[in-house]
Amino acid sequence: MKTSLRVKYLFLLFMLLNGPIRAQKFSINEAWKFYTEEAGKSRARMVSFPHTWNDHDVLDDQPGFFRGTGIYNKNTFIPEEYKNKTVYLYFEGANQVTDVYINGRHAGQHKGGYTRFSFDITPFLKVGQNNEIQVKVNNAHDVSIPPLSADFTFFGGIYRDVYLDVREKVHISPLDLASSGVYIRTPQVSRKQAAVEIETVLNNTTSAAQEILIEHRIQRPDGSEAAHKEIIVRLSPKECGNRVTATYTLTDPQLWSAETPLLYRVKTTVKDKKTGKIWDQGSNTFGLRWFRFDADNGFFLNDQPLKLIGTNRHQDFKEKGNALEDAYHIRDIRLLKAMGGNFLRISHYPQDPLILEMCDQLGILASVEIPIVNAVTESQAFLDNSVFMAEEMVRQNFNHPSLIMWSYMNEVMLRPPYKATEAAYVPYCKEVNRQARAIEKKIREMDPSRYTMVAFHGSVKAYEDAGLFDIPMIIGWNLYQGWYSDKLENFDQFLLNYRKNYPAKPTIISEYGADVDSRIHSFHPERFDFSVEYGDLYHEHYLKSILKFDFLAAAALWNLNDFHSEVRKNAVPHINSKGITELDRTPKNTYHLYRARLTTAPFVKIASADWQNRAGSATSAGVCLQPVKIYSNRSPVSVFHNGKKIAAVIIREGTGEVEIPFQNGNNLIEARLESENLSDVYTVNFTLYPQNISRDFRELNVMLGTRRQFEEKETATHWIPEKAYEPGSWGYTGGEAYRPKTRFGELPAAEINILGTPLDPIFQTQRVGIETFKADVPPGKYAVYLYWADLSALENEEAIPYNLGNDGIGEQAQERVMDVLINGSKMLDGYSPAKEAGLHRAVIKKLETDIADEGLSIDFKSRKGETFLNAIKILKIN
Ligand code: GCB
Ligand code: CA
Repeated sequence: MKTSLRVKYLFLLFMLLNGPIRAQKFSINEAWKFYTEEAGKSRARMVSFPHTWNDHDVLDDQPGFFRGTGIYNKNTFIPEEYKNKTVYLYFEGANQVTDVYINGRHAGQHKGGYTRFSFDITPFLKVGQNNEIQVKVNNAHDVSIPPLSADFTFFGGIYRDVYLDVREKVHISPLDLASSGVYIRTPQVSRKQAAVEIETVLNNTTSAAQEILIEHRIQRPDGSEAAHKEIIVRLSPKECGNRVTATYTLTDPQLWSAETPLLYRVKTTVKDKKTGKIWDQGSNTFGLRWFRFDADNGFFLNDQPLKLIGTNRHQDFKEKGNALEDAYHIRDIRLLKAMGGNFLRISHYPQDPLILEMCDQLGILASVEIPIVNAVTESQAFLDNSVFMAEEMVRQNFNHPSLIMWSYMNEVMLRPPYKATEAAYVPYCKEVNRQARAIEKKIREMDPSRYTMVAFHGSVKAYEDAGLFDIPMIIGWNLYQGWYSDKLENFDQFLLNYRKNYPAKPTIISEYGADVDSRIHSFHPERFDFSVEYGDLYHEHYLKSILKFDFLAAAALWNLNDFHSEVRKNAVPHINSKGITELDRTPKNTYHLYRARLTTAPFVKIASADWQNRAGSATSAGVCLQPVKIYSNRSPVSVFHNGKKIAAVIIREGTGEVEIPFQNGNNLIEARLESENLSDVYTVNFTLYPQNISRDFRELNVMLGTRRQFEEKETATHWIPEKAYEPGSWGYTGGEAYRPKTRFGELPAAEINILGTPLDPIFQTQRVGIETFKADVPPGKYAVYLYWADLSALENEEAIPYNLGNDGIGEQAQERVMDVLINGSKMLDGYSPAKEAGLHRAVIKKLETDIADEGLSIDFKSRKGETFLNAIKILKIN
């Protein structure tokens, strides 16, 4: 056979087996030339989608990040065969204003960083040639596009997949706000039967009238056919957006639920009526279920009560910004499922399409929202863009059985542009109210089958001012008592007070959480110390209360994962650490706590298993007793230390605790569920400080003005908190711990981004007025490292928007100059850390000294202002 004949033969065979390919949708993520408008063409480099240009500059010491225009260029060959096709360019998301040019001609613009969009680019294409695609994306602040400000980073770029979508001239519309073009409603479902309505949006891009057949085949979860129908439709020449609805009644429906998330499938085929030629095909899944929210008794799915417990989620990851491949999105929802979660608040914006697909598959109930956060702009343009986003959100996510709530405003009274005492406050409240009503109305018109929800921060008054209690069907509370404000118990009190005034309103907890830096530990945990142990206390309290209050239909903790927030200045600057997993999704203690409370398959886990370097002072028995927590859904748990059983730990509400007599060096701890033959192990390298410093002293690392401990993981160094000096041992004399003041009391550490170091927590506390630091070390040659950062507030420092009123009360910077003496001889003369490095910048002074029998005594003498010291490392060199 000649080659051409063979090709033809193979082609025919292919057609026979597979039928012709009518719709081709394929990604075009690779090989784009990218540059920012600012840097210019000469700086172009090759990138692939998902891509963001802010993955690094949101983490540096420079405030702010690039917000402007990024330009992407690609040449694509468009084959001759596309001559008779319609070609769409489809984006899953780009932040935030996108302009598309094909061969130099403008093909479309989209506003909004979190919804999908698609453009018909057919008129601009040249078949049989290379075509230039240029996409300009701009992430500059725009007062008419939400979000205006928020506690997350507005990464710029084309950060989701991009596709070419090639169709025959008659097809299911991808232009109905980039939805699938097929809407499935289930207006009535019972255990006996289900009414199903399928609406299809059709485009005829030919200049002829078309008579077509639409065929829907409904398949049961096992793939067998449940129903099948054909409808005839007449499309006029060039008629696009024609909507046709077909109705079905299915008997003995197989219900979708959290435990058995069964999905039906509709296969839709569009055919020419006369010839039977297939124009287009599509497939969509749906579920049969019904649900309701009750103000007293919470949520019901298929008439069964179901307490919804889960998380919020942000869409970014370590070193990737928001540019995540599909596998990352999928993994997050699996993490939530493995923890026993059955609820996801997709906050604060619509996310990758796979998120809701995963919720459908895994049986996780969900809510999704548009990104109106912190405040609104009082303009029609802002409202129009918001309503448009709401429409996109509803159309694009319409068919998901997991989705039960639409949401559209988060804490809009947190940072209103006016104080309540200003004249402009009342009109602002009215405008918020007007905008909420308009969006609410739009959503309810488009989808009367789901609930609406708006999330409030913990001020009843602010939302009464704006009249928002009457508008959404569900109130979501974002509550942080015991984090931003003082006491954990105020969470319960707040809810009881609210219930008294609004007994008829279905209610959920849309957020609660506490920041945890897993390098920080404390045996005296307190709010804002960022310790693992405070995070534990916080979630233990909240979870217990949430399970107790029947009127709470759902609770979504904040947050499944740590996420980027460029303006933050916490223990890990630029990151919000309220995740129960890290930025790279390593679980924190709290993740295990939920797993122990929410799952039934045998589970045991030793808490803080990543705390591999610990330290502490010995008791007279020559060991150091420290508590270790165990999480399990069984009780008791046998605990072994270096092979010896030391306890049978009783587990209550998922947790138990055991005192471990740590020895110097390696400690192996095992927690075992004897009956299940299941165990977890934890190895610790423990530095035991004897009661009196001994001859084999090597190293001491102490943080001042704090009770926190800090694990410097990269160097396996453990920092312990200060203590007062006692003869034979070590410690400070004089001074007091620096405790910054806020409206809600004092904080245990400064909320300052320490410049020039990733070890911020070591520098965020200090002892002010310190006189001496002494250590009765043996003779030898020593290096003494003095750690300083002047924590005085900068003048006119702006209040941080996320801080919920917990802002610091500015203290004036004062000049601080001191002399530092080692064993009486002056080492630093008139030294000022701020003069050398500026405020808030880390300085480490290394001083070498020989010590005979006298031990080490470091004196700090004020020349001006107060003396201070943040941390000290004493190292015996030889
Ligand atoms: C909130 C906001 C959320 C913040 C969170 C926090 O209330 O809704 O966007 O990230 O608090 O951590 O402060
Ligand atoms: Ca994707």
